[in-house]
Amino acid sequence: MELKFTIQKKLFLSHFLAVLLVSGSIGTYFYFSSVNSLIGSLQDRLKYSAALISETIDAGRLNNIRKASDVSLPVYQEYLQELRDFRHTNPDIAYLYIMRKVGNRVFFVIDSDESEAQALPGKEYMVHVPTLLEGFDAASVDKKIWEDEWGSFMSGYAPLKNGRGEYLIGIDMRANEVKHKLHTLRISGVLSLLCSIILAFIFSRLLSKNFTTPIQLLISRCSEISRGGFNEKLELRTGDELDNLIAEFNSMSSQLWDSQKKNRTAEEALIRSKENLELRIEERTSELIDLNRKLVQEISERKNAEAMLEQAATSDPLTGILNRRAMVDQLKFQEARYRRDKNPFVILLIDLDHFKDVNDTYGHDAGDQALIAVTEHLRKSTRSQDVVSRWGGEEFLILLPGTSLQGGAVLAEKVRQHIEEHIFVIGEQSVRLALSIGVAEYHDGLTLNGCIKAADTALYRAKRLGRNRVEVSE
Ligand code: GH3
Ligand code: MG
Ligand code: MG
Repeated sequence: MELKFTIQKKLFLSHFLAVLLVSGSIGTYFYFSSVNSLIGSLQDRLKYSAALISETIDAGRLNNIRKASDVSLPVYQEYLQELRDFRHTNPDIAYLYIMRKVGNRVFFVIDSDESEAQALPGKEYMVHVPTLLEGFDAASVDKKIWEDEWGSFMSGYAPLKNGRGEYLIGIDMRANEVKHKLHTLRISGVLSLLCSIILAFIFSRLLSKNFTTPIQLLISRCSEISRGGFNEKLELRTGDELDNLIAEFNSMSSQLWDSQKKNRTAEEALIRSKENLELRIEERTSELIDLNRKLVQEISERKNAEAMLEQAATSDPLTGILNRRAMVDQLKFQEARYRRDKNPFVILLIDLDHFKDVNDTYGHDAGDQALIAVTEHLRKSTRSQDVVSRWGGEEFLILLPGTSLQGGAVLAEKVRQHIEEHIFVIGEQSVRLALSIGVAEYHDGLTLNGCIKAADTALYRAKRLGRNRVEVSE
């Protein structure tokens, strides 16, 4: 598993450990040097005292002190007194004693103890103490304080004058005070360690917090920016490089804010221009639709006008039937048809008799009405395939396709009779009309004009022979 630490934790731990290490090692150094100097000064005092007193006692005089009864010997009493005096002058000394080594065994010679527990001469010392054994050859001292039921002690030893290797003097010095000092030292050491832990904790925590607070603020500003809040400055002074970071951050934030404002303005302008464009397109589209409608209307009007022109060009304005020009076209068509499949056709050239008199008697308008009425009669008395036209003035030409000369003559007679028998009512007048007809059939070797001329000749003959009659071209 991966261990994850925040920067604050890392900073805290590193500072805490560093402060603790430094203060701990300084404390440890002072503690141990104090302990060493306390113990060392005690050892020095022991060595010094043992060396001092060893010079005053002559080992050569102790040979006779071997058993408990030898306490009565004057030399025993003399040295016992000397040891006790020395002890009295130095209250730190608890016990003074002289020992003899025989082989590897150690025996009491004189013990300064004034209580009942005093060891008498010849009593063997059963405890194995290495520094004591060294003390028979050279001055030696305990390495550490030892304790028993009477308290804390430290012992020093020195060989007696003239007794090196066989006699020594031992001094047990009270170490209660040193022990007490060591205890105090230990407690103050522990206390100062605790203090330095607490101080290190507080110091590290303040330091890491002081460093990470601006970072936390930067992070929270970053998340505000990501939600779109640009316009707030980070007001914070740390007095170190973070100030530069905050300044750069503020300038970046304000630049972002500016560019966002610009973007918004551009976006709004874009939307506006899009709306304008849409409006203009709409206007243009409706203009185009209008124009299109007008164009369609114009085209249809033009078509009507063209149709009317066509009508006007081919029809007679008074009677509405084909005019002379249109009839010529029809005749040309029939002539072509005849050339192709010999389809016969006949023309009737009609002229109203004495029409001038009608005009003169009833007026020109009445004459027009008469012309219209005659036209109506002509159409009614011909077949659907026959074509009636106004040839000019009071003259009509009727084309009878697929008709022989006889058939044409019969039809012409029928027409003539109808007109003769009909009483035309024009205004309030009843008028009788009559007409003459020349009939001609188209045939090979004849031009169209020739055919028309033939019909005209027949018509002229009909007029000459008394009018109101049909004459057929020879
Ligand atoms: P005829 O029997 O010899 O044909 O005698 P007519 O009077 O019909 O012949 P004429 O050629 O002397 O006269 C033709 C007359 O037809 C003259 C003219 O006033 C009349 N007319 C021709 N066109 C029109 C027209 O469009 N309207 C009217 N009201 N009269 C017309
Ligand atoms: Mg005429
Ligand atoms: Mg006439």
